[in-house]
Amino acid sequence: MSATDPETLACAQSVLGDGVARLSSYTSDSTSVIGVVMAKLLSLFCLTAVSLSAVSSTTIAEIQGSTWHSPLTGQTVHNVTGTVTAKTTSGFYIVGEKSDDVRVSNGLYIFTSAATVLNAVAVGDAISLSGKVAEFRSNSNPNYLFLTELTSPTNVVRLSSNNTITPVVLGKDRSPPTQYLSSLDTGADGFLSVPNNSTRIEEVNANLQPEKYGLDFWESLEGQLVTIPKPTALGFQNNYGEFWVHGDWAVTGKNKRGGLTLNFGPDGVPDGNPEAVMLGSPLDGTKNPLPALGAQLSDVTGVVTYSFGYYYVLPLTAPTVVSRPDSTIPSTTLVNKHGLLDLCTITFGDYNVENLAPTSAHLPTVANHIVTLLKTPDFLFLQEIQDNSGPTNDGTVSANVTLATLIKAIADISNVTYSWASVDPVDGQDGGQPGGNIRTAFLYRPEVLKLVKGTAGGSLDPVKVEGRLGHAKLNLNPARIEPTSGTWNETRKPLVAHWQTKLGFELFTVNVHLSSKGGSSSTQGDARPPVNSPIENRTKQVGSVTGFIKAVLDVDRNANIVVAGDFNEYIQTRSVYQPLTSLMTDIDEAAKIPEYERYSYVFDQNSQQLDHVLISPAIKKRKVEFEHIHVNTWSPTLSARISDHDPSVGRIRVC
Ligand SMILES: *[C@@H]1O[C@H](CO)[C@@H](O)[C@H](O)[C@H]1NC(C)=O
Ligand SMILES: *[C@@H]1O[C@H](CO)[C@@H](O)[C@H](O)[C@H]1NC(C)=O
Ligand SMILES: *[C@@H]1O[C@H](CO)[C@@H](O)[C@H](O)[C@H]1NC(C)=O
Ligand SMILES: *[C@@H]1O[C@H](CO)[C@@H](O)[C@H](O)[C@H]1NC(C)=O
Ligand SMILES: *[C@@H]1O[C@H](CO)[C@@H](O)[C@H](O)[C@H]1NC(C)=O
Ligand SMILES: *[C@@H]1O[C@H](CO)[C@@H](O)[C@H](O)[C@H]1NC(C)=O
Ligand SMILES: *[C@@H]1O[C@H](CO)[C@@H](O)[C@H](O)[C@H]1NC(C)=O
Ligand SMILES: CC(=O)N[C@H]1CO[C@H](CO)[C@@H](O)[C@@H]1O
Repeated sequence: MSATDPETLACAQSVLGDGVARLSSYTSDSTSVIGVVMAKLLSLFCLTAVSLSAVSSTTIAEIQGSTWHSPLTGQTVHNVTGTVTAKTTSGFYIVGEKSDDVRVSNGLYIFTSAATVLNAVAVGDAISLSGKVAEFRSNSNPNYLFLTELTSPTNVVRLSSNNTITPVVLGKDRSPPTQYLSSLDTGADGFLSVPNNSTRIEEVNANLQPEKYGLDFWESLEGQLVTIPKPTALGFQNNYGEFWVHGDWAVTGKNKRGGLTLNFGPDGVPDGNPEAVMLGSPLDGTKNPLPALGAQLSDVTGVVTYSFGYYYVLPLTAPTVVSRPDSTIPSTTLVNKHGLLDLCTITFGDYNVENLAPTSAHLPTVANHIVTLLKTPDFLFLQEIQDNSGPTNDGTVSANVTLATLIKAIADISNVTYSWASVDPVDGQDGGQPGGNIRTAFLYRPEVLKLVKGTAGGSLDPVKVEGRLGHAKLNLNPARIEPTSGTWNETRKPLVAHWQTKLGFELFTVNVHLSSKGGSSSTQGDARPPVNSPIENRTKQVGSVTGFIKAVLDVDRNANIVVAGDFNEYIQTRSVYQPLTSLMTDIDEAAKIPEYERYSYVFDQNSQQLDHVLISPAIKKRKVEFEHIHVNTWSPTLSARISDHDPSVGRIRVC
């Protein structure tokens, strides 16, 4: 720009009015020193004025930008134009001209509770407005991502009304990536890698890569109106009636029920199912239907937003359920007929029975599951058996009444009378519901198996492996692994038992319930990789269990050993399991369960496996069978579910 170009002249004219002609001729005099200085000053002034007028018309795309934060954060912008797509009680969404850059959203949330503004706009209005660009976090939780929005709107002018709005049709116009959540989840285990929380999205503020990373994809649609065609529910609703879905687009990890299983991607990196999104509360005040894993819904149109740690699509109105999967739960096919040919065969079940006390309303249903679905296996690994007084915090630690009540409920409907083996914890030391003293326990059919003779360990007595080469024995039976070690602080100590069959074959079992994932951060949060709490503890706990198994195998490398229970960790978090999986084999692997059908729990969008069974080399050599019984993840409603975990049944040979 020079002092004589038409724009600067126009500017000068507007600034200086009538004097401009004189100045103009003055500044044209390039031989005059004053003329040059004046020309420079004027040029500078008008340059600033022209760029200010450029800022005074800002597009939504310019506000959103191609990174996580708006490049205009904190600035007041003018003449932002867009069409109102949806209204809330605290603002409204507008959509502007589409950007050619796929990273850049052209949707925006306008935050205001001013009735004068809210009442002045209607869906379909094309408007122009001013406001301040802000990055908002739904509360002070530092793990939440920021939402770009325009606050304190002013100069709201309606340009036209009743405009048609065309949503972005997901699966057609744009489709989410299917494996990675964030470019910052580096490490062999992807989003499950350690160290966790080594970087933060909001600190790095990288350019979005929506073709590759799920969080980037949803961020690139922030504030936009989208349609989810044919949504499939990926689990039950939360306390707010929100739930996860995927739409009619390419997905990976799809299980037969309709869920998305957390599994490994084709490159061996864990797949966090970034192609799913939460459906929030409908904007028109209608209520979402109650979903279930695999339920099909009518199309949803809504706006993309972020709050409380998650990306959401907020439906304009509630969808309806179009169909629900069959509610029949098949029983296990893995029974032990106890015929002459079955003398080496043992069946077992594994079930986290969720805070089971003698008076629990769900106790008869647990008994019914054990009889009708698990078909009264020869023994059971149970977790979350509470003491006789349940959650009443009265110093009770014994669970003999709890176990006797369950055993009687089973016998009443099956004629199978189990015996039990367990070791009481020290009051209040093993975590879980306060006062409940949850522990793991074995039920066993005494006509099939008996405990190898020995003294039962007390709460604080560590199990030790003894015996001569080729014949491992325990100092105490049953007993707990390292019950006084800090490794097992605030959690259930693993319960070990040594068994003998009628023919004299032996089997060691370890029943585990590792520290829960409480305190972990959202997989769609700021911390990358997400905080997996307390992974240090679970890693040490697996090490402790492995130490016991190694001690048995060191004495007898052909020992029959089964470790089972609630590990509170996915097998895809390889850093945790590495020592154990170097000695033992995941039974899902040995029994060749299809990878996507390996799940016992649903959390967020993922059908996932927290409950595992691992077998020693001697058992793996023989025929191994295994089945997941999805009685709880397939429950037709959340309230009908009796535990948050599914049970499983295995059939192995001990000779
Ligand atoms: C918008 O459409 C509605 C319904 O068709 C009509 O009642 C209203 O008058 C229209 N408004 C304008 C400003 O055209
Ligand atoms: C996980 O993140 C938390 C919170 O930042 C941190 O305290 C912990 O040490 C991290 N653990 C690992 C194994 O990276
Ligand atoms: C992640 O680490 C940062 C920096 O140490 C910390 O401020 C933040 O609270 C951590 N996030 C979580 C979820 O623990
Ligand atoms: C539970 O144990 C207590 C104390 O040993 C005993 O008195 C009681 O009879 C037992 N109850 C059952 C149901 O086994
Ligand atoms: C239990 O055994 C009795 C006597 O043999 C028999 O009549 C009854 O049908 C059996 N009940 C079940 C549930 O198997
Ligand atoms: C066990 O946990 C408690 C409560 O968090 C803590 O005070 C104690 O120091 C921990 N003990 C060990 C050995 O880590
Ligand atoms: C994790 O382990 C540490 C050290 O052993 C212990 O102090 C802490 O209480 C454990 N945390 C949880 C949540 O179990
Ligand atoms: C073209 C246009 O809408 N211009 C407006 C831009 O914003 C300023 C400040 O609100 C208004 O004064 C202009 O009229």
